[in-house]
Amino acid sequence: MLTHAITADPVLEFAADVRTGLTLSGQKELPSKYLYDDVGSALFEVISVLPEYGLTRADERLLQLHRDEAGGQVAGPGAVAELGSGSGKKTRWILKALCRRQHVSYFPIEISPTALAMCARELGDIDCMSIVGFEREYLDGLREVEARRRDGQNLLVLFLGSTIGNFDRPAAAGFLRKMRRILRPGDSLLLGTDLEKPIPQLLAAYDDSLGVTAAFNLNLLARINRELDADFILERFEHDARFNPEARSVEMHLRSRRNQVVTIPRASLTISFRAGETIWTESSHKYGRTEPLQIAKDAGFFCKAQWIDQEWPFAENLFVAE
Ligand code: AVI
Repeated sequence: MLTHAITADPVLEFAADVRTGLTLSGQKELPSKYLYDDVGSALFEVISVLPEYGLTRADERLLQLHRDEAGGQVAGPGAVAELGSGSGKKTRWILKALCRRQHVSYFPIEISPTALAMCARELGDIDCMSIVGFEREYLDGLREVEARRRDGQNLLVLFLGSTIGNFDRPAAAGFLRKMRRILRPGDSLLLGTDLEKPIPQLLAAYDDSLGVTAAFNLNLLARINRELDADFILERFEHDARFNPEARSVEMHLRSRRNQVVTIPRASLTISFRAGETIWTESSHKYGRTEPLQIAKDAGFFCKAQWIDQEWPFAENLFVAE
């Protein structure tokens, strides 16, 4: 796989974001994208097969069932761009269905080089498909794809696994609007959205009995230790998953078990934590069934189809750019 990487210094950017997030006057925060270094990406793969976390399996079932209808959007030599490809495992169904009919250019867009490499290994054996990966933020990557695609080549954008749920609602709407401006009329978007479900089920999904999600969350502090020479003592923090009823989201936090001071030399930072104080690390928003349709409509897409999983409420939405 050919990969186009970013050139800005990622450690400097990480240090700046850690500094900003931990010196906020109210709730301390760290951007959720930093959960996905090599260790975090591997832990997320484990989360996706946990019994309590039905989201990925629901996504995969729907993709397997409806691969032909989704792939049917791309007529002639086609291009598929995937935002946050992860390991690429669940994309296999659609790509194989498409490649039975035509040559496909597949463009995975990922901020994690490890995930890009996993994706190339997982999908590299599919005949009639070229893979060019972009180590970029989603919309930057999509702009690159748009610049490279041939005239007359249909584009299908995959944004699966309810990654859109990790944006708050206004940001999700803004993201779809920006995406629409990059696309051409007739291009399509397959968007996975996790739906609302009982709170105990949601909390178990984000605080599993094996402690994998806790490790995924705590790895963010371990990453700051590794990359920014910080001295977080991991046992002094604990994973906390909670439901926010106003935002209709599950929030992950890291709670300080005691009063403590941590130094982060490469972010030029010494920071105090009170016992019970938290760092907010991620939100996973859950949607009503028709909500994604409205957001997409406002952004300039029409809905071609919506499929819902029977076991784990999750919607796969097929939209077309107007
Ligand atoms: C990637 N994203 C959709 C996952 C989610 O469910 O929000 C990340 C995750 N965080 C904890 N468990 C899974």
